[in-house]
Amino acid sequence: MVNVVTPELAGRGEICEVWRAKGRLVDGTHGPIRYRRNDSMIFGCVEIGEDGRSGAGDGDATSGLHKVTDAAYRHLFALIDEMGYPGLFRAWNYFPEINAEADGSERYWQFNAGRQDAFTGSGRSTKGNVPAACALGSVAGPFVLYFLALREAPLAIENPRQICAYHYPQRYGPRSPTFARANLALSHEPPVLFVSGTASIVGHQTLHPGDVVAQTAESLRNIEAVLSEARRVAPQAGLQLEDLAYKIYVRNPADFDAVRATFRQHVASDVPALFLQADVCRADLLVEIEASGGHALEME
Ligand code: 3EB
Repeated sequence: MVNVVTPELAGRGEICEVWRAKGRLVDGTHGPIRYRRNDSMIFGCVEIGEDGRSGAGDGDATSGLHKVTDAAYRHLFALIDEMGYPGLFRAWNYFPEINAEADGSERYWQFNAGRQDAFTGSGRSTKGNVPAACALGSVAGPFVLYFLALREAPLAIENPRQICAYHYPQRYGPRSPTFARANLALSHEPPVLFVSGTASIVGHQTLHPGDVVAQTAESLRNIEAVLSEARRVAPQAGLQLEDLAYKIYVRNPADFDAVRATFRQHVASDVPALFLQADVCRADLLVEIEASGGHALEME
């Protein structure tokens, strides 16, 4: 169990996301990580507080968030390598004040630096076969990371409408983000797909600043483009917009109705979708949408 402070919009209170797996389950801990695994996959979560938040005064150029992110990912890699699930499939990242400046740079940039250091320091590539991911600003709480990893390497999918995130130019931060637009597990039947957090970015630029309706539509065009790439690799899998389940992160609660209406113009009303409040990693992004498919899903 891990607590993520991204309130449900028009929600009835607390909601709980449960991932179920078949077969014999084994659980345990590894440093700060709690995990449970079966024969084919491992799920883990970790929350680490950033003590002394600003980090100022200790004469150290590395921010608290950078260190916490680096530590969380190094523990993650040590665990999955030791247990034999080296294929990091999907990572969910949440931490407060993602757009705030601290210690001379944006906190999302500090997160990216820590993540990249951990990948490199754990002998992993920061390009190509990298996990699907999201990074959102929670309303409060510690740095939270949860993840799924597999015995075999999943297949990273990119979006031809967007530059790979790991090739973003420096104006979006000195250290580029380490994630793929989607990740596909072809060893599962049907294949399982995770589409990373997807926003109104074409090339590397934010489109439609200030226009939440256009940003929502653009994000869905990006997801369509990712799905059509995934279908080239897995043509037999049902990977249409309608086959996935969605999480939609809305920066401003006042935009909820507009985002939901736009989303439902493109995606049928019986397709599962959860609307949550969270800050998106660029200050001009008002909405971000992630999705997954190929696994069982119940909403209650
Ligand atoms: C983007 O496309 C929007 O840093 O892990 C989306 C998904 C975004 C994942 C991450 C960031 C991340 O750049 C932001």
